Amino acid sequence: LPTPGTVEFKNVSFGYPGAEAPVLNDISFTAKPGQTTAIIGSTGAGKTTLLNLIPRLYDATEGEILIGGVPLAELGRDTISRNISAVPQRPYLFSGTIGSNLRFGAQNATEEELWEALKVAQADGFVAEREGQLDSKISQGGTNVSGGQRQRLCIARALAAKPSTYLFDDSFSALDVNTDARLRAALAEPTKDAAVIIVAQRVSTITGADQILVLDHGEIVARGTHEQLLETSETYQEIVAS
Ligand code: DUT
Ligand code: MG
Repeated sequence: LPTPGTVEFKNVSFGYPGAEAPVLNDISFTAKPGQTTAIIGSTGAGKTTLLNLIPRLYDATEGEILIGGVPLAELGRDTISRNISAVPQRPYLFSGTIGSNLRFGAQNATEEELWEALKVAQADGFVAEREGQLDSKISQGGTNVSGGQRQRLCIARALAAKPSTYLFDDSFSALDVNTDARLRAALAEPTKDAAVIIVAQRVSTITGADQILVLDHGEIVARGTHEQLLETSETYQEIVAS
């Protein structure tokens, strides 16, 4: 049996209800614990749709998705949300405090654990500077923090939950290149036993990934490491050059 955290897609296809053409076509891959699986591809390729199938925002039309060897349908919503932290493309904060936002999915986290998560997410600095710090107020939608700060708080929230699978949808694009690099270096330790799936726009975010899937019009057109894809995939070369 695969280790918990393993995410396996077996010939998965998906179309939005009412739409004629499927958005994902015959997707198969395995994201293993301790490894980073990156998904790259042009806008509209289906990257977000693919990630959203994992916590069952939608169900695959064909094929099967398994976590730790168990089909999603058999896992139950609670188990799924306990094991998966997803940072959506448009991360969302709730009205409350920074602390209450971080504890969403990690009710019992200590303040120390929250600060650890903030530190990894490169968010400890600006939280420390806010009046009230963890008790500082967040307005509905997080409109009183910047987009980049919101993104890092949502990454910290994902970390505080200590899941076995992480899904990052374009979570590093609002960060400058240096913060992006520092954050990903800091992620290595807390995510070392987890399966990490990263959707990225910037190639520099994923050059170190164990496996890169190149998605084009809903299909995986190439896969491999950065070096392998530079040799084998024209689509990847075009992404690198763009
Ligand atoms: N789509 C819908 N309904 C939805 C969401 C998306 O029909 O609720 C379509 C739009 C697009 C395709 O599915 O043709 C894939 O969208 P997705 O958001 O998965 O693409 P992406 O790869 O995440 O694009 P981006 O890089 O812009 O985030
Ligand atoms: Mg997307």
